[in-house]
Order: sequence, then C-alpha cells, then structure tokens
Amino acid sequence: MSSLFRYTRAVVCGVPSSLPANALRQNSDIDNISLEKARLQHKKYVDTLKSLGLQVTALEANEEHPDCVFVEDVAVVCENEALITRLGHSSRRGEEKAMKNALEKLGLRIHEMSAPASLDGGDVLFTGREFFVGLSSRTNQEGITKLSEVFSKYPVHGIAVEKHLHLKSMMTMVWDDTIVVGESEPAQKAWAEIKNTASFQYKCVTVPEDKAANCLIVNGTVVHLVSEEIPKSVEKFRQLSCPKIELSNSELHKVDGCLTCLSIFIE
Ligand code: CIR
Repeated sequence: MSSLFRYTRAVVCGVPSSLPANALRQNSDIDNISLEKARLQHKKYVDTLKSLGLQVTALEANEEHPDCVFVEDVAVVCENEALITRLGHSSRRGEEKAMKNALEKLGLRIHEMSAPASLDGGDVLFTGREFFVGLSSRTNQEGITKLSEVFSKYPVHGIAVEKHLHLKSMMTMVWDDTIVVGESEPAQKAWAEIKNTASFQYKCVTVPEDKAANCLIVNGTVVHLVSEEIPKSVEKFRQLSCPKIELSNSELHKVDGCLTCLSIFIE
C-alpha cells in the first residue's frame, strides 16, 4: 500500500461555457470541444475523487476565466502550507482569488507570490521527498525561488521544459518511488536531468504516449486515462499491481488539460 499521496480533501472548479471558444491552447488546429462532454467527463472525475474518500470543495465556474477549471496551476499545497501562484500567462491571472478564499477557509496557511515571479502548479512535481519544478514558458526562476522559500524543508530542483506546456505534461508520480515518464525526446531529456539532480533515487516507468504520463495517485489508487486515449500505453498501467481507475479526458486535453490539473489535493 502506498504511504504517500494520502488526502482527505480536494478542491476543483466547474467548467465554464467560455472554455471551448476561449481557453488557451498550444495547438490552434484542434477539433471542436464539446462543452457537454467536457462537463460530463469532469463530473466523472469529481465522482471518482469522492469514491476515493475525498471531501470535494467545488468552486463555481468563472466565465471571465475560460481556463479556471485547471485549478492545479493556481496553488501548490503541501502539508499545511499553500502557495498561491502568480500564473505564467497574464490572461489567467485573477483565477487564484477563489482558490485563495477556499484554502483559507479550509485552514491552510497562505503564502503569495509577487512579480516578477511566475509559476504554474502544472510545473510542480512533488515526490513526497523533494520538488522538481519545470522552468517553462509559464514558470520562471523567481517562481522556483519563492517555492523553495515556502517549502524550505524539501530540496527543490529546477528542470528545463522546452516543448511541453508544463513538466507534468510529460511525467508524474505513479507510485511512492516511481515516476511515469513519456517516451518523447523532450520528456526523456527532462527525466535525465531529474536523475542527475535528484536527492533520492526513483524508478521509472516509460510510456509511449506523453499524455499517458500524467496520472494521479489518490489514497492508494492510480487514476489514469482510458485505453481509447492512450492505446499504446495502457498496458503499462495494467501491469501495475495496485488498484486502478480509468477516466476520459478527451475534451479538456484539447486545451492542454491533464488529469492532475483538475484538482488541488489536501492531506
Ligand atoms: C493553459 O494553457 O493554461 C490551459 N489551457 C491548460 C492548463 C493545463 N494545466 C495543467 O496541466 N496543470
């Protein structure tokens, strides 16, 4: 049984109607997004968290912020501390207000970040022992420095992210000491940098599709994408001996949303 990644609560946010037309996206050449399907997939995600024993606080969708469903980016929570981020894309700034209120109400100690620092939570990989933080188009060195001040008891390492939106678009924890990493060249390069800088040794599961490398571990269960979305990689998850749940995320993935970006977990 995994002893890390045990949580009692999660914070999520609804999917706004403004998302299909206005959410940020790396690839503008994508299929239409079905709002109805996105909301249904998001509901199943929230129901899954509840089924894993979490009490879920749901923030109301904010139409002025088409990307507000991606709550992972606006805060980094570890133990009793919450760092409210200054989002890397200026159009998303303001999303953090609702999260700050919610985390304050839940009794977390709040820290804030000011310019020129910027950081998206999607760049923050916490292994339970140390932080790896993507230096990406959204997260800068000042953001990483602020994170290391707030979570000063853990080592913090910056990792170059060249092509992907975030570090966790290509790797996440899949068990206490194991990281699942995409097979692409940029993902493997980032993994090599992690191996070189890490204070601990991690095992690695490599998956052929980078998007498969974004999964959740919640209270001993691994939550990953359904086989239709990761046909070449699903077998790697089937080989894990822990409990597993599969979820669809086809619609939010069109605007670069992964499974981790839809929630903030609280221990
Ligand atoms: C953005 O570009 O900011 C959103 N469309 C997607 C954010 C995804 N966040 C995440 O993976 N942590």
